[in-house]
Amino acid sequence: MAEEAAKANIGVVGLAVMGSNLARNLASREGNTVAVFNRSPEKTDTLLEEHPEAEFIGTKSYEEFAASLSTPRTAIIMVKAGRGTDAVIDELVSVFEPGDIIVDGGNALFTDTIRREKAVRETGINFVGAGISGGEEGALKGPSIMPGGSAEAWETLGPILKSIAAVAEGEPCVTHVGTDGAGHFVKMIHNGIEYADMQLIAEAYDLIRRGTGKTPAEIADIFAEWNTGELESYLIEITAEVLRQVDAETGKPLVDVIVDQAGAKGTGAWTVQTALDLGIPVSGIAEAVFARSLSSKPAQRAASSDLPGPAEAWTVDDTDGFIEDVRLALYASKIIAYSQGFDEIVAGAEQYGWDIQKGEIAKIWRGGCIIRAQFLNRITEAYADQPGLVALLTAPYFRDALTQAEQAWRRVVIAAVQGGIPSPAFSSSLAYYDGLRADRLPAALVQGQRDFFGAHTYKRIDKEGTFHTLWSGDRTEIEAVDTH
Ligand code: NBP
Repeated sequence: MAEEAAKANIGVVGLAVMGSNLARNLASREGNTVAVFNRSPEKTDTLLEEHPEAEFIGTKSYEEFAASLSTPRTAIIMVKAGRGTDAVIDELVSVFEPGDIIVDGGNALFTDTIRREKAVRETGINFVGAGISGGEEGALKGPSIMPGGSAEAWETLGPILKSIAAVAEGEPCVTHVGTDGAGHFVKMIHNGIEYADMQLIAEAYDLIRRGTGKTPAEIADIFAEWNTGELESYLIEITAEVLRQVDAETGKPLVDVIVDQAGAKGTGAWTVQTALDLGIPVSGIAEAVFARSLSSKPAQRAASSDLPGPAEAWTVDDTDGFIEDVRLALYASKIIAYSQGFDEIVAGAEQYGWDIQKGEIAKIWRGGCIIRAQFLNRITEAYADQPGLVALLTAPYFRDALTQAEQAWRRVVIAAVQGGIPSPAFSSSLAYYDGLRADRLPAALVQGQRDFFGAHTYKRIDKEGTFHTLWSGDRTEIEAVDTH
């Protein structure tokens, strides 16, 4: 009798940069045999040729792919998000059986994941949307993974994902985030925070460079120094490296040769669009998304370049003092970005019925992902101390940090405004902070305006009920339309 061929315990569909690296990561772990499939067979051949050391089973059709997997079959899809994902899911559903698990590891919009999970569940097959962060290096060496889907699927999938995830302080950077689209939702927020973090760092660089005249290489040293303190993070670390890079062709700092128009793949915009729907003010993230959009409008920028600004070139008197102020302003604004991002997680969890453990999310972002940072431990601690914490920035540790930074933060924003240096993320974060701590907001006037033109009614500070003013005539008469 012919011996049955060994089967794979996990499969990957989609072998572009992310999928092939994830497949190699899986194959490098003890006990894994990985079935691989790509729509264009050349990519499968290339992967097998280039990595003969890996335990791969190359397959050329979805039928062959399904037949090469042991049951329950588990396959991770790593294809271009959108129609490609739907096409692959349809193919896998047609060759898989109830109890099998389909994981979408692409950057899907969480509402698509909710829709797909519902549709696939009806076939008896499990569908898991898993956010994967860390780019190509993370996929290969250990990403941060944010899976949603059912608890049943997590039982099988959990050990596999734990084996390939990044490890931070001895713990794998993966947790079952919640059901259906919860994983992709949290990955979306991760990316939104990433946008804010990057924009804040860029503003800090711009202010230091234009305010002190330091060179990119000198500013690289400043970032490297900051990376030894409370700002320690992957993004600060790579910023130092980017600023230090010299263009081989011109001998100039590379940052001066790169066109100053930032691209985007859409997850930052999704974070803001979703926040608008949920009514959550994620102003720091929104300004970061808009700053990229503004940078990428060359016609408007060229047409506006002769508009007036400050008459004299702006420089600071106390270089070291200003740099320290910028560091503090960066830290304070970063706290605001995270606080806003976690507010959106709370609101999303409530809206979609997910039981998301916020401290666990901060934990799995400590390694593998782009926003990995020392200070995520402080977030975990804050939620451990106060599970019902109403706003992250009010936790004692962050309250202290903001108290320490507050004056410096204002000095930096004032300097930026006086110097004509755009700092939308710094200044909007400060405005958010001042908005939250304000005793009274001009929202009272807005309510009056709304009642004037649209009879939208208002509430009073001194009694219960809903009121409308008869604004015509002598405007003194108040009609109570008390709903109580
Ligand atoms: P791409 O996003 O560039 O997608 C290319 C892959 O999708 C190829 O394998 C391609 O097959 C396959 N594909 C397409 Br396009 N349409 C298909 C269809 N209708 N049926 C089957 N396969 C189809 O790859 P990537 O950059 O490796 O990213 C993969 C996923 O991971 C994406 O969702 C991405 O957003 C996400 N992600 C990427 C990063 C990153 O740093 N790049 C980070 C985190 C997450 P083909 O070879 O036959 O054309």
